[in-house]
Amino acid sequence: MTEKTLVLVKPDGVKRGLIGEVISRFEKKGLKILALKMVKLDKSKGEEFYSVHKDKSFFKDLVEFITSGPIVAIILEGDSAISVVRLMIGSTDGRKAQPGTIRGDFALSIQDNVVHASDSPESFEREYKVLFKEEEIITY
Ligand code: FUP
Repeated sequence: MTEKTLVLVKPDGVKRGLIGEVISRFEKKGLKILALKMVKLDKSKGEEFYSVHKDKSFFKDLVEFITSGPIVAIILEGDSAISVVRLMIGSTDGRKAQPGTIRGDFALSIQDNVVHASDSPESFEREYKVLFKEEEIITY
C-alpha cells in the first residue's frame, strides 16, 4: 500500500554533513520526495513535535536537542514507506542499530541518532503538520 512518511535529518546529522547521505539512501531505494525543507524549530514547535514523550525523563533534553540547530524535514512516499523507512533508519540507539542502517552506520548515541522517521500512519498525520503546510506537499 502506498504510504507517506516524515523523515527528519536531526541537528547532529546536519552539523556532520549527512543531509546528502540520508536523502541519497531514500532516493536510491525508490522512495519519492514529496516535500523537502530546512528549518530551525523553536521551543514550542519542538515540544509539539515530541509531545508523545512529554512525560518522559528525557523530554527536556530531547526538545533542547531538536531545537539546537537546523533540521531537514522530508516527506517521502512509496509502497509500505513507513515500515521500509523504519527498517532503513535502524534501532533508536545507534550503539544497537544494525550496520547498514543509517543509525547503525552513523550514530553512537540514543539522542544524537541522525534521523527521525514516523512509526505509524497516525504519527505521520500528526508529525507532518508540525513541519509542513498542505500546499508545501507536491503530488506528482
Ligand atoms: P525513534 O522512534 O526510534 O526515534 O525513538 P523514540 O520515539 O522511542 O524516541 C524518540 C527520540 O527520543 C529518539 F530519537 C531519541 C530520544 N530518546 C532519548 O533521548 N532517550 C531515550 O531513552 C529514548 C529516546
